[in-house]
Amino acid sequence: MSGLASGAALAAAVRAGERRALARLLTQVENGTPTAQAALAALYPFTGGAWIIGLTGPPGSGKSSLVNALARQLRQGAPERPAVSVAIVAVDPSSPFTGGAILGDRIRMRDLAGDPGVFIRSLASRGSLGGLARATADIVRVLDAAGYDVILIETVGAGQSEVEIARTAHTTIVIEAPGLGDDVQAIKAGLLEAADILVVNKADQPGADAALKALRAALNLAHPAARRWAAADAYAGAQPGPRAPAEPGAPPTGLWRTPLLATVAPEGKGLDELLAALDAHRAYLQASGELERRQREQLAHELTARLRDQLLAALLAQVGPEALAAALDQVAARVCDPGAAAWALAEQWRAARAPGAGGGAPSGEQSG
Ligand SMILES: Nc1nc2c(ncn2[C@@H]2O[C@H](COP(=O)(O)OP(=O)(O)OP(=O)(O)O)[C@@H](O)[C@H]2O)c(=O)[nH]1
Ligand SMILES: [Mg+2]
Repeated sequence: MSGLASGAALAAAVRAGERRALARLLTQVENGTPTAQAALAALYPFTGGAWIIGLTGPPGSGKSSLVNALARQLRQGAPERPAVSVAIVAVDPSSPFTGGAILGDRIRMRDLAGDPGVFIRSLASRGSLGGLARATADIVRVLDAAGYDVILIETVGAGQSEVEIARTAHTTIVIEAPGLGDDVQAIKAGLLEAADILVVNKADQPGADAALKALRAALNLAHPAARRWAAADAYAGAQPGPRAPAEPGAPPTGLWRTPLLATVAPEGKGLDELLAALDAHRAYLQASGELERRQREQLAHELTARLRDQLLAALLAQVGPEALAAALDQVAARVCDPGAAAWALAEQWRAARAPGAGGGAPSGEQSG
């Protein structure tokens, strides 16, 4: 079967709820095959229904434990929250044979395996972080089109990855834990900015209060949105914490104050508060128009990144491997420095494309 035909067939099977087809397609997506491309194109119109939640934080902070606890609660539902189906994607950008994602999976298998409303997939590092982020985005799309209501993405917080995950998720939970070493290191500004909800897990461990206090201070000082919120709260005499969902038809509130929560994941402590914060954030995203804005920004970022890759590949092909190899010889022999060599190659390419050079640029005068 051609990639196109098998892609369409896989997409149809995924839409029909066939788990094995879903697993097979996700492997194709990871490998970036033509079948995956065809299936993604067929599935794209069916995406947009899932709520995508990213969980990130340092190794061992309890991401997998929290993901499990959340998945269980979401499956169960509550009077004010109907039970939903859940897909879990564990991403580990740090190593190809990840301890974390795999261990987390094993814990999950014990707990959640056998529940047809749960689907678990782990994704290890392959190539660049950008490549991983794009593979994650595609995998999330497939799960979205497959009809999962909530998609939980777990990723080890390794600097840039939080930002990339925040670009994939609607709601990003940043998880910290006491006793992971350098507390100041943990309170990186980038981490706070990526957080829609901030959690100190392992609140049963020594140092939890200090971590909460430090994070509270960092949030109040470093988060400009929180500062504006704090001012608004003081004016309205409101309590700190997630704001109640806006009334239907109310003007967009525009600002979200990142709540800081404490949890003990294995005991389910703080889980109700976390779920309430998640609900509040979702309501905020919808009521404020932020959901649409975020999605557009995410798509713009992805479209540009993909276009950059395609254009770069096309341009490099035009420069040609021979010219590149010749330039490399010169650089290696120290005849020419890398900057000058790259400039010369670009100049050659430009000259070849100039009008009259027969290099493919449109030629001739416009009549009129
Ligand atoms: N005391 C205590 N232990 C916890 C808590 N949450 C998780 N743990 C334990 O901490 C260890 C790491 O938990 P994980 O959930 O695997 O952490 P993780 O962040 O997913 O780890 P990586 O995926 O390896 O980065 C496990 O042994 C958990 O049982 C907690 O709230 N309190
Ligand atoms: Mg884990």
